Amino acid sequence: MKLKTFTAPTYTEALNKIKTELGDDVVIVSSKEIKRKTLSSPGLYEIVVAVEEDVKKIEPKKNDEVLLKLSTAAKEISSLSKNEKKVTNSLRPVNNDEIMALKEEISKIADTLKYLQATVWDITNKNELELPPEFSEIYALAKASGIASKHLDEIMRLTIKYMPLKMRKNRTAIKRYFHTLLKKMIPVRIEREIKPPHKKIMMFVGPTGVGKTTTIAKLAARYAYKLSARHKVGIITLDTYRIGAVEQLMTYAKMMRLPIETVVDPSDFEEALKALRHNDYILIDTVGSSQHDKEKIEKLSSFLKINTFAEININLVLSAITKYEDLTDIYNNFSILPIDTLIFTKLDETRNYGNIFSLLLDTKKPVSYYSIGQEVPDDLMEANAEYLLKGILEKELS
Ligand SMILES: Nc1nc2c(ncn2[C@@H]2O[C@H](COP(=O)(O)OP(=O)(O)OP(=O)(O)O)[C@@H](O)[C@H]2O)c(=O)[nH]1
Ligand SMILES: [Mg+2]
Repeated sequence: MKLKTFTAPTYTEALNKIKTELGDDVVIVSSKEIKRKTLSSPGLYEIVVAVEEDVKKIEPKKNDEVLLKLSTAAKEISSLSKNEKKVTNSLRPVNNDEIMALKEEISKIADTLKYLQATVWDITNKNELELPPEFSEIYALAKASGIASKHLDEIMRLTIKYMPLKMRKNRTAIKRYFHTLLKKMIPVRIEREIKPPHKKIMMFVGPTGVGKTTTIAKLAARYAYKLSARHKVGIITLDTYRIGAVEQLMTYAKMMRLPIETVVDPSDFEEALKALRHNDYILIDTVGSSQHDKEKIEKLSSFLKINTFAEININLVLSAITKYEDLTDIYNNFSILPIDTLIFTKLDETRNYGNIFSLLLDTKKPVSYYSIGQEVPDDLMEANAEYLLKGILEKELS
């Protein structure tokens, strides 16, 4: 250890001298003002520092400095090139399996997004169902189609439980699975042509304005002129209540040259049936009744107490644009009549058939025909499950 003394006119100047010569690694031993500054002469300040004897401040030579900087740069470049290597590695050619896996991943993300989109409006739904993302698209589509939540949740629960894991990985397989499952759940009444001497008496009941009379006109034309054999068709109307109702059906009957009877009370009804007994099909129109008008529905049931030569087959006509809760209400109130089959009309006025599916599931009653427009006789088709499924699983979410 060696002591070194530095002097300068001020304390700061003395300190600067030390820093320039020895750097920062010094220990100040003492500092004092030797001579006070006056107007005519500068002052003198002294600082004594202790310096390690063997430590010499080695100033790097100019060339060393350059080398040092170069090596740092080289290190930096080398670490950068290592990273670059990593990047180029990840850009190696990918094979088909990897592309498929990526596609699947993307499709899962899209499904999840669709589900989230669909559940935004369903935010109030308190159901506890934990839905795997691969089912989210189907769930959202079916939900939007008007399927009752209780049915959809149950279908999802069963699917989660029983669907093979392998199948879940494939979006098309999932769709096919639901298609098959729902199809099995739709009861359809296949049309069977009457062969003489058998006869079929069909009564059409339902709420006001759903299309009972129009459907009867279409069916009369179908049975009389459109099936493989031409059948004898007679028409009875019990709808003498509404102004113009009889004329409406009379006009169709005249155009098709089919016999028609008008009935006011049950005894007339028995007579009318007798008068038309030579026909293969007898189609009976009724007055439309609100489901809450119990009196009108009960009056209809009084017509069924008469003796007939064939069973009266009751067809409940419902509109596809009625929501599930109302369809249920209508069905329950009309079910004081022995409902045999359901007919749905106005399928052209909506693309959401989940409500129909749910009613069929609840009631287990088969559906026989769809009315798909106002045109008589063309806008009528035999019911089939596929047609309904289009309005449940196959739309794109908007
Ligand atoms: N878009 C559409 N309209 C239909 C369909 N079926 C019937 N309609 C129309 O619905 C309206 C009522 O049809 P109607 O056959 O008179 O209905 P209704 O059930 O007999 O009515 P009420 O006797 O008053 O109870 C008419 O304008 C029909 O043209 C259908 O499938 N699609
Ligand atoms: Mg009518």
